[in-house]
Amino acid sequence: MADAAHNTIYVLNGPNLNLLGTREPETYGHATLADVERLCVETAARFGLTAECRQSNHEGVLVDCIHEARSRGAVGIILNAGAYSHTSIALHDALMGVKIPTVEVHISNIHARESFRHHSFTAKAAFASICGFGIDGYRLAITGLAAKIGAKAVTQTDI
Ligand code: CA2
Repeated sequence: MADAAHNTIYVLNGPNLNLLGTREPETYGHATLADVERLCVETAARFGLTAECRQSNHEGVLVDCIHEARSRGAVGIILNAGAYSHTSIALHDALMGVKIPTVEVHISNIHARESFRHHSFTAKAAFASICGFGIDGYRLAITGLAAKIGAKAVTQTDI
């Protein structure tokens, strides 16, 4: 397997999440995508993991990222597919195809919002889902993923 990265997790954010922190703070808070990605890199590092963070507004690019995660030997995926969560069979199928442990994250509580946000295709391909914790959901998701894949917290003496 070329370019294997067996301590790498992919953190994938979908459409419009590049706008975080610019509008709708009552729903999504004030943090930016850069803040989210920093949080993910720092949380992953606590478990000896490297977070490869990507954001795209394009469904096919996100499918390609999921395939890339497999070809690079990634050990987990954290996915906030944004509105594609509610529409995308292609993303569902990509996740099912790569068989990489995946946690779905939503910043907002999708179940307390419009009914069209209540169903997620991508969640059916994830082993766990987290929503409603704001961007802290990413930290919780990585912590849960680490437990699932047996990545132990790195102690100061390991660094
Ligand atoms: O709560 C989430 O994380 C969502 O995945 C966010 C998506 C939404 O379509 C999902 O139903 C739930 C939308 C992300 C849009 O983010 C914006 C942030 C600031 C300003 C405008 C959009």
